[in-house]
Amino acid sequence: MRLSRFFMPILKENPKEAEIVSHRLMLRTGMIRQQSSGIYTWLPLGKRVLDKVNAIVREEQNRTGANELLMPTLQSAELWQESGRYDAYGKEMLRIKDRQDRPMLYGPTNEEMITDVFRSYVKSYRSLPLNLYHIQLKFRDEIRPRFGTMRSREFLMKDAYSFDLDREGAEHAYNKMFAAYLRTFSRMGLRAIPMRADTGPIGGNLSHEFIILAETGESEVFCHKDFLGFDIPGEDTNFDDVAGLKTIFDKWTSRYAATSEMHDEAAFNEVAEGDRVSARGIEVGHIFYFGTKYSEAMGAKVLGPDGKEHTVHMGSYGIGPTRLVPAIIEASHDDNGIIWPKSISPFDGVIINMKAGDAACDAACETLYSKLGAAGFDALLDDTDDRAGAKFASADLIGVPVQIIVGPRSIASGEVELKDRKTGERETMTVEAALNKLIATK
Ligand code: 5CA
Repeated sequence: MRLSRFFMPILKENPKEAEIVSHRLMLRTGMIRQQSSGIYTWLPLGKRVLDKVNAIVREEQNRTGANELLMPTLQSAELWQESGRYDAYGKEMLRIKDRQDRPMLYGPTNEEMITDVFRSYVKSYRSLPLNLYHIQLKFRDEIRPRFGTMRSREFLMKDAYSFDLDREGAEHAYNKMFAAYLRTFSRMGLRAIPMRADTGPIGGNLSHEFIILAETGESEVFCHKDFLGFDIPGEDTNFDDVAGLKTIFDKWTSRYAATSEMHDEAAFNEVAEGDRVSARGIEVGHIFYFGTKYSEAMGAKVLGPDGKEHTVHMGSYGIGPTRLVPAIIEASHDDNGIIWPKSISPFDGVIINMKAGDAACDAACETLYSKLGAAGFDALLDDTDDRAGAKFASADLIGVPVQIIVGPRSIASGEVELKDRKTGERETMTVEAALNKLIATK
């Protein structure tokens, strides 16, 4: 992508309304624009990052054997009357009427709708286990939307729903998502700690929130220091291995970890003083096992191997991609701007033409840009005629992992400079060597 053609409205000043660093940086770099309270447009730079986050979420869901579908944002109130949540959900639910005066709502979550899909098609235990998920916008009329897309009213959620014949099967389904979540967040450069959590309006009694430690987090959390060093399940994890996944679950729940709602001061005090971590955290995922709460109310049953009807056991599993983007920025930035982990960076690198219009600089930039592109390296080419200083500042601000600096002096001897955004290290090398290195380390 050429910067001269890329819609990236960088703001010169720090926006006053932003209280935390991720919100400030997302507005400054032109990733998002607020349309009304808690409702955002994702501009092209932000959309690129969001797509990368979604791709990792999707890959890890698919690895577990989950099936992606897409349910609508608008739902009929009838389904929610069946489960009894239409009245119970309260003011967070945006209620709408269509032209026939039929009550509708903008979905805050999809347990009812997925149970309806399930009961319409699945009649036998042979179709189980089943996990269906989608990545779709939700609306919750939060009293206090804040921190940009961290807590918004309209937000994206990956919500998965599992269906099993019995509790045992459902626990394995839960453990699959548990392990997949550890992998998902780790691939984005985050260490998320699973903590026993309150189930709120979703219901049930087994639930974990996945929490990133961050000073600007909204919740107070307490855990054992060991969580910072536990191994993440590998790419070779076998999601059908019931005992193997239970071992991962047992390990990651073997130490104290709780959000403030579930905190037990006495139990926490039993942890050796030097091992106690009390911090603030951001909830990036939340998983629930709620048994037959919805399947019972909505008649989701299958014929079992015993020839009898069984009400299926369910769980639901959420991740917030539009919250993950600011959470990653909270965890990875410096005074000059964002520092994207490679896996979700909007571009693989930025080529900075220090003197656009100079024949040698222009030619070297074009060569780099086309050869990188051909090798699958997604570069942003800063071909604008801004001052070099301004280009460096923007490159640091948008935080892509590597800057390829092409200046008249070095290109005269056939060389360019590579700057690592995270470490600040610079290396001068020939164009050829730079190409080889960038392509090899992408
Ligand atoms: N149905 C269940 C799981 S599928 C559910 O709704 N869970 S939840 O309420 O915990 O939300 C799941 C995830 O969505 C949260 O962990 C969080 O990452 C994200 N999320 C929830 N509310 C917001 C919000 N207001 N703004 C941004 N992300 C949110």
